[in-house]
Amino acid sequence: MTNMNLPWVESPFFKEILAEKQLSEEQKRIATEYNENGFIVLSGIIPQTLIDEVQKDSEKMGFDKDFPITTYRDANRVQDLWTVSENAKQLACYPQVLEILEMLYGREVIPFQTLNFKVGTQQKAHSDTIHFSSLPAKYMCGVWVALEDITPENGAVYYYPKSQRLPEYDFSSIKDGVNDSSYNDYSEYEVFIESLMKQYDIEKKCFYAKKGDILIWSSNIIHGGSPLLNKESTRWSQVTHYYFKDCIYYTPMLSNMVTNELFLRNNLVNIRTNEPVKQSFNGEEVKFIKTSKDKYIINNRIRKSNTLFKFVGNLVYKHFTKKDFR
Ligand SMILES: O=C(O)CCC(=O)C(=O)O
Repeated sequence: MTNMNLPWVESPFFKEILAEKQLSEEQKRIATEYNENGFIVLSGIIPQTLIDEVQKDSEKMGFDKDFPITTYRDANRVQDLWTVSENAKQLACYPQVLEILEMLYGREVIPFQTLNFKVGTQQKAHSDTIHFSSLPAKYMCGVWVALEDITPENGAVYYYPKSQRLPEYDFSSIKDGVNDSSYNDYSEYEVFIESLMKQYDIEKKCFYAKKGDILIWSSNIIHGGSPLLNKESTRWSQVTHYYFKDCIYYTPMLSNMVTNELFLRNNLVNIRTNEPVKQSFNGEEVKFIKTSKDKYIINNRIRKSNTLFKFVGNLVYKHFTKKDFR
């Protein structure tokens, strides 16, 4: 069997690995579809009572401006409702879903972010890897849950089956400079992704979910939110983003992917345990050198302790920052 630094469901040797796994017929079906298409739809797993409670909490806590919440929220989305809603947390950590994710990825799953929506996001096509990447690559996925029926009217999530097999694109794929890029480059990235889907003639599918249906998508599948045909419609939904254990977690959008200076996700919290998430490469300790205010390079040749090196790295950074590092 040929091993790669990838989740087994993303491996080119998937069939060989599948043949050696002890899985039920249903697990084999799920894994095979996920490997081929980059997504899987599941129904009838989450109790309707929990779906209704999460919808109510979104309305009463998430979208009520008077309800105190310390995380990000605007008129259409609330980040990390799980911090105040036990129901949102339960949905993010629903045992049968976590079991499927651990089967697909072969590692302990780490739910780390929830987003609750009141209306369709109308988000342009993108891959989650630009926001949430890992080393080894692709140990990340999203689970989107409909909290009401989805129709062509209320802005269905759409996705491009099989697009997860394309390279993981970021700003360095489209910008020609070596300097840091920024969120200002995001719209150019969106235009690029849309042109790419046309260029490859990849079929777009909409997820017309029934309340309670689940869409699991792999880190690199291209997806977004359809336009709202009925501007008054709601589209109650929750998406949870998951990483898997023993990786380095970073955001390409805020990294310099030309120089490999990574914006690390150092403040991840495991929703299931409330514990901070440790960074490692397949479990091996990794040492980082800080190169600017929020970026790091990996350098495991450093012998000194991480803390001392970070301290020295910071001094060096502070000393040179205005002269050499920018
Ligand atoms: O809910 C949607 O319309 C899209 C959500 C999305 O793209 C995401 O969470 O990455």
